[in-house]
Amino acid sequence: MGRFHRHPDGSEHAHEHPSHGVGDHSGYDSGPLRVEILEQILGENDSVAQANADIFNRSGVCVINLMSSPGAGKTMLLERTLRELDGTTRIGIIEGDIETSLDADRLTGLGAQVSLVNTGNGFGGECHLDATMVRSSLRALDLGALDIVIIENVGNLVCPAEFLVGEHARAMVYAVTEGEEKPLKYPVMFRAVDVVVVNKIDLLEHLDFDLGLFLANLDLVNHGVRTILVSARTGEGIDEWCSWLLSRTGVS
Ligand SMILES: Nc1nc2c(ncn2[C@@H]2O[C@H](COP(=O)(O)OP(=O)(O)OP(=O)(O)O)[C@@H](O)[C@H]2O)c(=O)[nH]1
Ligand SMILES: [Mg+2]
Repeated sequence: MGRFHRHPDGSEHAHEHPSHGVGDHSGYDSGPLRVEILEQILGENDSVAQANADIFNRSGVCVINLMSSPGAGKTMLLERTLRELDGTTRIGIIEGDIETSLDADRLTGLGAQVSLVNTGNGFGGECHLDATMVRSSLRALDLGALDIVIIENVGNLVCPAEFLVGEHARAMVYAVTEGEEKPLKYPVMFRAVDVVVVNKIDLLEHLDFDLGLFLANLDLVNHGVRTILVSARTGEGIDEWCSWLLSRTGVS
């Protein structure tokens, strides 16, 4: 859909899409109708996201929306996170996948409440979680018994960033195997997040990935955004990531 102008606080860049808030669809014969439908979809989503936020705030739980390309290391980061914070922080996981309980199974038994949402099961196989899906996942969580809920969104570098779900903050995992230029080519998510967790740094010595160039490209699309270098495999940097999480909850 390409709401490139959209910020988490709802503010917009009118200059990027002067004709309409959901992008320029004038090249389509069905342009006005498409825009109307997109506005309805996004408007409905935003209302449900606000209702979700009200529920989270009433429960006193902090919610983080964790996004990335497929395979960047979200689940492995969460496995590490649950082990690191076990016994100190009450964590809930909303696990979003198109199909299977594979990731939810990996995160079960590590001390967290886990709620699985398969978008292929009644949600049309969507490539992202939206606010209604997150709402449905809350039935399996006891929010009053949690400090923080982390949503592992569906692996996808574009769409998840376009749907608010009621979260307090947005984080993305970026693997050093993905290349330096991706912030420039896929700016929507890089621009929408509060922190970028640069993962798989254990592989740096085997790659020709230019970390300085990646960080410079990231700064061009999201100036000053917080970055945390980690290896979910070795555990390097996990303490800094967990400190960032706790700083959002007020638990620390
Ligand atoms: N070397 C290395 N491999 C990693 C690291 N983190 C994750 N991996 C590997 O990367 C692959 C994908 O990791 P996942 O945690 O499943 O990634 P994901 O983002 O949850 O993937 P989806 O849920 O499918 O989008 C697995 O083979 C992991 O073992 C890391 O820090 N270093
Ligand atoms: Mg995963």
